[in-house]
Amino acid sequence: MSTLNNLSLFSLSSTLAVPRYDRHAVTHGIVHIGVGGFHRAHEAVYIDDLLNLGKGEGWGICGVGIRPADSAMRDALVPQDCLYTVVTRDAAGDTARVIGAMTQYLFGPDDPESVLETLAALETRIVSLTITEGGYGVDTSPQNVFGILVEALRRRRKRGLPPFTVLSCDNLQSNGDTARAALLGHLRKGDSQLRAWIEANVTFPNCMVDRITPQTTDADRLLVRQEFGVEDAWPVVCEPFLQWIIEDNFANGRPPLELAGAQFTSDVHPYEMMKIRLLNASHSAMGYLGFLAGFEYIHEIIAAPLFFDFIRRLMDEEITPLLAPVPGIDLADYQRTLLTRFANPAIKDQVTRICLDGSSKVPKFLLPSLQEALAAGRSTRLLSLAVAGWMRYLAGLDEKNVPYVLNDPLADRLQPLARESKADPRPLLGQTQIFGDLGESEVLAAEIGGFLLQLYSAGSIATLTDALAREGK
Ligand code: CS2
Repeated sequence: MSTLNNLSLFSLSSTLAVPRYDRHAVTHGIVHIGVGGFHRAHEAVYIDDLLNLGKGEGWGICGVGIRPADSAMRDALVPQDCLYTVVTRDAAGDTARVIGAMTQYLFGPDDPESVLETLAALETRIVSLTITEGGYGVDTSPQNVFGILVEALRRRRKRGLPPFTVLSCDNLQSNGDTARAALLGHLRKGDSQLRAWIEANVTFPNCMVDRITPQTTDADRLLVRQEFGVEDAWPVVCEPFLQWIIEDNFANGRPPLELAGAQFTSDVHPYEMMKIRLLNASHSAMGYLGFLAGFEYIHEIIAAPLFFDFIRRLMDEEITPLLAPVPGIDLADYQRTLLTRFANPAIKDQVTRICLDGSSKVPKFLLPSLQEALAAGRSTRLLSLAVAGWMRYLAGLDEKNVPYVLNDPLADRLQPLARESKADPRPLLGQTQIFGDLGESEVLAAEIGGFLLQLYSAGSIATLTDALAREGK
């Protein structure tokens, strides 16, 4: 059994593809903050493809972790020379490759200065981010990502160096614009010159990213060991599907990602809307109600005809009609592809993964459609049912009264509200940080309240069955 590292790379099983380039010649044009499964299965794979094509030499990745919990990623990656395995799985089988695009990993809490100096180095031309949907809010602690980026940009400006591009890869509509606002929000009063320099020089392309990447489990480690003969402390298992659509607005050069299948466009908005409002929203809709119904994996939920119908109709009847046409994409096809991807049994995407951080995800994935549907006088029933599912989930007690832990930064506030108010959604709707103006809609409160009542008294399956029957079709 080989442990994964630079030395063992040349003696691995032939079923495992390995980097075909000289990793020592690769420099870090990219610093990535927030190295998790998704980044490693997405951006790093594109860069690895480019490097294999001989087109990415200056665009290797230096991974950075800034949260104390990132020590686990450091401990896994550093002894492996930052190599790791990506296994794509579906009913057709498994394919594995070793990704070599990341050649260094820095752990901020141990050495904040070397993180800053790497960000401020001439060779760093892009700083990409996966810091979760909740990572862009107001937080003025010095260890905040944007505080760190501001300090790095301050040093670059002072030293007469060119800026870097900030590339958010989180699932937010206008993720680049959101990153820009968050970064500018970290400037201090006396920073007017730095502000002007940033505004004139730093760019924040919006992009749409997509690859379903479950959390790595011990079973995945075992799979990599048994099927591919390598000991990897933290492999990534994901679906074969991979997509990246990016605004071509880079301040200091960019890798030719189009050679690896990424798509550049001047307006990414319609693609982001489509992906977040169809894929991510469907995930949330089936996640909470599916959890309540006792499911463990997404493919099990979508295999249940009731849920399949719910998700198909949610997309078809309530979400897609609100979307603008998406250049080059047939939305009916897109929806079908999503249903097939959700049904992939091999990746075992965890319902608990989908359910975490709802207070950040629900407002980004579900509520914009709900708001627009209400304003347009269109049906909101299935969207409301999805939101009611989340509110019922927030109680932290399943349908057999068994408690479970809510994995949400606002859990301490939201759980008592959900428990006390039960079928009355108004205390939760009144959380303006989450619901904004939507919380004032009596129509919505009545609709969600009706579903909550049923969810508490009859459970998730009965509520869905009834809602779909009443809707007709
Ligand atoms: C998921 C996403 O976190 C979630 O709730 O919807 O992680 C999803 O799997 C990815 O965005 C797919 O690209």
